[in-house]
Amino acid sequence: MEFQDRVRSALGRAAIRSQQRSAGPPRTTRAELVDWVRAHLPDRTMVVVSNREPYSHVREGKELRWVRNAGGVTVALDAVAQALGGIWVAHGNGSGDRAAADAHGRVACPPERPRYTLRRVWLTREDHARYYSGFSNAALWPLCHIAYVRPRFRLEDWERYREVNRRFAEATLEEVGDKPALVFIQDYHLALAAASIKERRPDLQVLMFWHIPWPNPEVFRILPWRTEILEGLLANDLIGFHIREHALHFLDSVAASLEARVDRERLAVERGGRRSWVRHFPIGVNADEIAAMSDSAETRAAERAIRERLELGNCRVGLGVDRLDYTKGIPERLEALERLFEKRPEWVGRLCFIQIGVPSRIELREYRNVLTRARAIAERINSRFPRASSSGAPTVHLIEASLDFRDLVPYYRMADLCAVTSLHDGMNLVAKEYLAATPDLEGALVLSPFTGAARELERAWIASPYDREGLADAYHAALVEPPDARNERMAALRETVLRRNIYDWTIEVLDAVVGLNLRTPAMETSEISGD
Ligand code: GDG
Repeated sequence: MEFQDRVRSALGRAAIRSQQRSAGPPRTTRAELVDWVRAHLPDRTMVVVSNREPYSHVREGKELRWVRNAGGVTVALDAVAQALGGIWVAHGNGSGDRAAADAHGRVACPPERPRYTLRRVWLTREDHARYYSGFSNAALWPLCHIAYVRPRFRLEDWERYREVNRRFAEATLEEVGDKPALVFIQDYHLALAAASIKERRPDLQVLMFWHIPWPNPEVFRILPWRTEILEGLLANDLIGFHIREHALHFLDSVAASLEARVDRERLAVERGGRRSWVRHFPIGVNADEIAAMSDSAETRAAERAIRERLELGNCRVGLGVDRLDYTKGIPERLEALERLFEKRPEWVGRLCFIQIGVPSRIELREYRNVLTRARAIAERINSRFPRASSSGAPTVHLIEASLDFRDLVPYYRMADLCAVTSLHDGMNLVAKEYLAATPDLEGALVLSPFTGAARELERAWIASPYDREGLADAYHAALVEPPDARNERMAALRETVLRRNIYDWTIEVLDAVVGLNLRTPAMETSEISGD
């Protein structure tokens, strides 16, 4: 086979695979993902690099207890790391992390059945304040989300971000040694890690997934260190986003800020004899596991207990589940609920709303403000629109807590309506988890058009969080839709979520990298056919 044909077929594989997936129900299971990585990546050490660790240790008196991070991405990559016996490099922030690790910060994971090495990177309080709260969450996060919170650019934060990124890269290089490896970096906290890794080991395959939106170039160009961030990202062989629009914004930002050959057609950048591919891979959730959890007797019992505890009676139930983050549109969602009660008083006493708000980044003022606003609006609704006939139980329940995922599922299951009203969101997993957790199809999803999820979940009730009237009307329309139409709509949405789960996503991303194996820097862009 001609060289170009081999390249073409390698790059086309991911596309064919994704076409096959969207054509029918077969979807990947965790076991199939494990088989796939064993078959396709047998000769490489797999290294995951992320800010958050897959397992952390906490001190309880004199005892050390370990806790698993149950997020979908972590669960899938943990399965890959276990199958290949790889390495995971992450910030060790548990109260018992140092005690559980060896002198190099290594700890065998999963703790109950070791299969791979977690290498913990230690950060000081100052590192965390500048690298994490400062540059990652007060500069990059608002810059990329365009939620009208002004990004804060401080030289000290930037310098520390650079340094911490270097430390993550050092730890990765130490663990890899001189072996061949595939390094998979997660998210905006680590935009510069690939550059330091490639500087010393240009032969390693390095890819990064950017979980949040990428803004348009006009917005991105306000970042004083934009060229450094872009150069850092272009050290990756592959950069993944959730949706095509973010991938194109990234390419436009490169074109606007760097001397580089940008191919918008094939989604690639060539610079200094190197090529980086840019692709979009919409993330999924572990849908089958969530569905099974939702269908269990425990979940039904928990649902009954919640109904009783919150005195929901015969009320229809609206639900929001989010980190308390200004990008999630929580005050906007509640204000639209208030408007619904004003416009359609027939809902007063017949509709309750539960908002689960996970405290998040409270060291930043904007995050404390979201909480204050959400509390104030909830209180106002409760005093303006009390549930007349009941024992004084509130209309809006604001639950400020991080629940165990198992304890979250009964809320998903019982909700007649789930409101996902982000001002901007890379994907939004809550929308997909809600659909997976609604096997009886009794529910409705109201979804912001500014989420990545809205691209796939077109049949949701799409309503803008900036349009209070429209959002209030969407709540009403969703709640009064006749049962047959509602169930048919939910069935279609749910199928979309079940069909492309987190294991499919993992294979799609890794498969694209396997294909890139055939790439050489000397090749002309025009000879390549991407997907
Ligand atoms: C970033 C991007 C992208 C919520 N409350 C609890 C809890 N959660 C879990 C949900 C869900 C996750 O948190 C939230 O995921 P989202 O996707 O909605 O939002 P971000 O945290 O901002 O995630 C986003 C995502 O990365 C993945 O790429 O979709 O756009 O911003 O999984 O279930 N989990 C538990 N208790 C809670 O109380 N255990």
